[in-house]
Amino acid sequence: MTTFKSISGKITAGERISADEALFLFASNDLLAIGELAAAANEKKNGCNVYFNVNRHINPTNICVNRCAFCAFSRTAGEEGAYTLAIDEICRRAKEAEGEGATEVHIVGGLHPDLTFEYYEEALCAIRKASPSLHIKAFTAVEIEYFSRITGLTIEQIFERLINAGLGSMPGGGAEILVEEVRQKICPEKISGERWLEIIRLAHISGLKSNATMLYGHVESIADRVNHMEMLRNLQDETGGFQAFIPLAFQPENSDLKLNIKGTSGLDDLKTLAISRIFMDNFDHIKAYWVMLGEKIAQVSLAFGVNDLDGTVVEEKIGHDAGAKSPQSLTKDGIIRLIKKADKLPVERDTLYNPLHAY
Ligand code: V47
Ligand code: SF4
Repeated sequence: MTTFKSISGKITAGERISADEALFLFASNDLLAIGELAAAANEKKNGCNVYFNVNRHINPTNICVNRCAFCAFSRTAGEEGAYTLAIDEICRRAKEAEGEGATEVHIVGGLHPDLTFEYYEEALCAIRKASPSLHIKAFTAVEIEYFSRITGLTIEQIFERLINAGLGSMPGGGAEILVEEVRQKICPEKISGERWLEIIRLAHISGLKSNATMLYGHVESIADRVNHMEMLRNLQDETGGFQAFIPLAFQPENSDLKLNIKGTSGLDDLKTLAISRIFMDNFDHIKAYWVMLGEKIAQVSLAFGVNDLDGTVVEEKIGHDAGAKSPQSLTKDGIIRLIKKADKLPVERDTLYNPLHAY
């Protein structure tokens, strides 16, 4: 029979918990007991280190042919608020970030009906030329599939071209919930969960590291969350190419899913982060994305198995268009303070988790 004690025994012995055991944890509201297990699992991997980086998000366009029901960021071409950045402007923002101490640019955007693949390739080349010290983390599996569709090139060829242009790694977006019935409800136009996994597998084979996200707190069930995490855990067993797992708390404003969805509770946020730490035993890093969680829950999560607070971000659109109440940006000092006040050691890292400086 599953008990907290039996799960604790597994964590101490370095054994993996099953999907049923994860469901057992989700069914409990003993947040402190779950948190204690997650903190123990995290301590084994990361001690008291909490990572962050200095980065800037750049979203080249919000024009998107998919129009997922949960997405308040996307627009149709010609709609009010639709925009596309010129390559010079993307480069200017990257250069500005570099000048302010950033080590990474995080670039994702909509699936634009007319922009060519060369626009993206040129944007990466231009950033690499103007700001050679920046690591370019860009494009979700959804965008990679789209590039392949509009060019007729294979996924492998797309990766080769992008790596040549300066791509350093991939973020974890577009995963949502990988279970097909859920995707049909929230993003029917998007690539299937199976295809998302296949493209990430190919990314890892091409030598790119990536993250993995989970958009939770909408129409999915707890079993869907566990299923999603199990698919990622299986792929990680195979490739070892994932760096961080990032549960993204759904922000319900301005999206078509708004009607009867209120947004996540603090209890659900902490439980989800903690259980992901326990269940995803082959992921080194669990990231609390403060943009969606708010700074306070993100800080408290450091006692619930989380060891990464993402970065300074600078200009965030995806969560804020959907009503996120967090600031647009955190300063490096602000992040360091959050971590220190939680009695942890702030460690600035680069995108690939090489430590740069402990504070
Ligand atoms: O894929 C869209 C999500 C993702 C909403 O890899 C929403 O380091 C909440 O993936 N409420 C993009 N979430 C952001 C993302 C990300 C962010 C930070 C770090 C990393 C990383 C990746 O945002 C999308 C989608 O799952 N999203 N709309 C919304 N209303
Ligand atoms: Fe487009 Fe991505 Fe928004 Fe879906 S989540 S509508 S693919 S920008």
